[in-house]
Amino acid sequence: HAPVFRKDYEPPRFLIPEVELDFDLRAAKTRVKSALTVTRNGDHDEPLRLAGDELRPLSVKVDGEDARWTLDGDDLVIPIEGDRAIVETEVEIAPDANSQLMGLYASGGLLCTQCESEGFRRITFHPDRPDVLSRYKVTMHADKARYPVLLANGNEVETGDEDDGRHYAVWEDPFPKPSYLFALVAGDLKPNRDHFTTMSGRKVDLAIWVREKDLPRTAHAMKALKDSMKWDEEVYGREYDLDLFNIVAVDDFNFGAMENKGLNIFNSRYILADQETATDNDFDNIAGVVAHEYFHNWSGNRVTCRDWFQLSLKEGFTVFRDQCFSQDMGSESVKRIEDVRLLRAVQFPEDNGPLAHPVRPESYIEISNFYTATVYNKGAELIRMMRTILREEKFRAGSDLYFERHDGEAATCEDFVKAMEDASGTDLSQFRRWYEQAGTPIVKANLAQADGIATLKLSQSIPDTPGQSDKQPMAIPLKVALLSEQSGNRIGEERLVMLTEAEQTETFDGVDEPVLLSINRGFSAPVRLQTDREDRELQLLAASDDDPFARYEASQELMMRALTAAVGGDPLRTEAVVEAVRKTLENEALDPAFKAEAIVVPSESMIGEQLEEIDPDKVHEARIAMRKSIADAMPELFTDLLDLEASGDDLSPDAKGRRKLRNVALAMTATHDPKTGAAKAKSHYDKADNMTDRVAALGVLSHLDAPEREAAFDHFYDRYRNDTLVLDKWFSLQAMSQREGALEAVEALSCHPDFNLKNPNRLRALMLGFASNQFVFHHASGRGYKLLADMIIAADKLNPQVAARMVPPLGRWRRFEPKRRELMKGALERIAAADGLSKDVFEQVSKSLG
Ligand code: B3K
Ligand code: ZN
Repeated sequence: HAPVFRKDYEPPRFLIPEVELDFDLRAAKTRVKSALTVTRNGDHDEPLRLAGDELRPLSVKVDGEDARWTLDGDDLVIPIEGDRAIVETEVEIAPDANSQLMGLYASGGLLCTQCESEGFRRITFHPDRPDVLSRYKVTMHADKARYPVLLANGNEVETGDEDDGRHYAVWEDPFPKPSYLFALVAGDLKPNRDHFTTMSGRKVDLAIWVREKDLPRTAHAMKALKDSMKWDEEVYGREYDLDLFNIVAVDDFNFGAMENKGLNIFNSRYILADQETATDNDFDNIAGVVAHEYFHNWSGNRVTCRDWFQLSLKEGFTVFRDQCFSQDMGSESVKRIEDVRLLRAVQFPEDNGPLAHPVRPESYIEISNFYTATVYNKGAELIRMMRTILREEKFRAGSDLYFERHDGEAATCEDFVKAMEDASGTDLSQFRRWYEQAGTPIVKANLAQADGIATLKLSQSIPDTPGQSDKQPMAIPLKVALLSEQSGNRIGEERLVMLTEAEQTETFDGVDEPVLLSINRGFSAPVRLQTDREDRELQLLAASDDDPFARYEASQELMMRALTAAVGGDPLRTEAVVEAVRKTLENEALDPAFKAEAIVVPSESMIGEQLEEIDPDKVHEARIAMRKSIADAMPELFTDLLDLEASGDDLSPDAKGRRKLRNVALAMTATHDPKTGAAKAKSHYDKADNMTDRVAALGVLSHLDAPEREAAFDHFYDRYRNDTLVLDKWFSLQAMSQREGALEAVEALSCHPDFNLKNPNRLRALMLGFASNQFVFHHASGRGYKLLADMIIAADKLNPQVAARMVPPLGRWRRFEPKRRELMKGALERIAAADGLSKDVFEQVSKSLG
């Protein structure tokens, strides 16, 4: 399993301006004929080399004549005379037997494709690299009864009937695209149709294709699609370019969705929703993913990536775009809080562990392992920082220039930064280090006051990461403000401080009263901030900072400090925390969603991240104690919140916020008094007119040893056992339970008749839910590790990509107390020793151990 290096990039030896494909589609055996127009690129006499994966050529022709060919490993090597040729190949593939869900595969009676990153080579021989762009013409033949709908990229140009109850369709995509954006779908699907008129007045037909019974659940996704189309016109000036935009939902999918040109294919969990079956969170995620895939039409498809090391070029930028879209559609500050929480929960640990890599990686063994929170979410933070540094107007000029310069090209991260630089006249040379250096910078900030001057001392350091040490200072944009200690009001304007040196000072004049430091406002830079602010100061900031994020942050830091101190053996300090929570809840100016975020006690894994050495039992104990002291200090306040009104069909940000706060209150009520809590949660469940409340009630019950728990879970199972997406929730809620016996329950669920290793959603619902449940997964017996390792080994035989994504929780082994460390390491070693390990799992496991 040899690594590929970024520095070894070379332009393709042949270009392929045209691709013609002909599919004789059958679930068991599909015949694929391809005709590639190939042109020699540059002055060389090398043969044509086409990638394949589990393919055998049935015939190979060059300009109509049988060709001499050889197989070099998986590559098909064909000598080409002259500079241009038509190369025809024929292969047979078996969609039904494709458990990797890469290439052409079957899902619930449909045939569909997934090609990014390197799935196209599982369909036909092709260079299969993103810098080879072609125009595609695709013909599909299939049984008409079984596969009445035939879709591919671009526009349908011809259809007709054939013998034996078969029919065909021809699709053409006028836009040159890399092979990873190829897609086709065949199946018995029904459309939810709508249309959108673009800013230049073109009418675009929109369709979301699902099984007939799911049609009523597609309205939300359709609305999100239209909102995204409009938003991209307004905010980025980007108009959709085809006359048709199709989305298909499938049940078996390796990740969220895929931005194939004109034919997005989605994991059904990111399309289907109604109030009965989807939570507010699901609704938000659907809108976010629909927008994300739509935005890729420009940031990804019109301008694509030169090579896979540039993945963040499209993913970081597109995540940033979808985050901003969601901020504009809902609550800006709450969305920012959620995004930062995700970054800290997933990306910070990655940056701080054995799989740390730069936003633009230098090497990989298997590219599928690099669809990470670093490439996506930290990548998005990089774009956000550029916007902060350049300010909105120049950032927009930079993005216009980027799209104009590189439209139709395969570009690099450097091209993006260069466009930003050229359009704004800002030097971003030092900023580029964010793409090169892995690891989360640590920023120390201390404020001193004397003689009317406040002096802010800043310093930065970047921890060593695998293969990288002695790092250079980064260019870190920090939004800073000073607040009057007395009134809590801001003094002067917010300032953007560029921290570019290892150590730096910044002064504020005319400060003649005691002030508080508000820093990294809006989370302007993805750093770990350390300040010497006292609890008292944090408490004041939590009550009055005018930046909502900074305010949230102050209350979280207050909790985090007390928690880590308690884990270290100090008595748990709760007074300041309890007062901050009370003030937040009593503040009428704050909206419910914000309150709910600000008062939530950091998760056990977040607390663990702050510790030198994690003892999950101690973390659990401290967190429970903190929740209890908050719950016990103001039980009436929480009980009152249970009466917040929010009708289930109201999906406004406000109603969602009220549900969120009400459900946090429900959990606190149960913490205060488990017995009444169980009864209240059960009645909340019974009365619920929407899935958000049902899931929240089950979440509360899941931790309780009460008869109500079993009753509600059984009821839920009986009611939704035939609804895959909802049943996933049943699995993951139990996987996240912290009650006594939760581990045994998860073990049993792994043998449940509805558990299905082949369905990525089901596998993730159980195992990733479980692995994030620090207290239970890290049970001192090591049984949690054993279960996960067994599952990784078993899943790897079917679907390496999905198996590899379960490795990182074990990869954190060095962070744990010695006993668990050994057990976790042992589990990794056992995986490493398994027969026939895929390169996906091999890379994650060997790096985790290394
Ligand atoms: N681009 C796809 C992800 C493909 C993952 C391949 N292993 C979805 C997205 O980010 O929009
Ligand atoms: Zn994406």
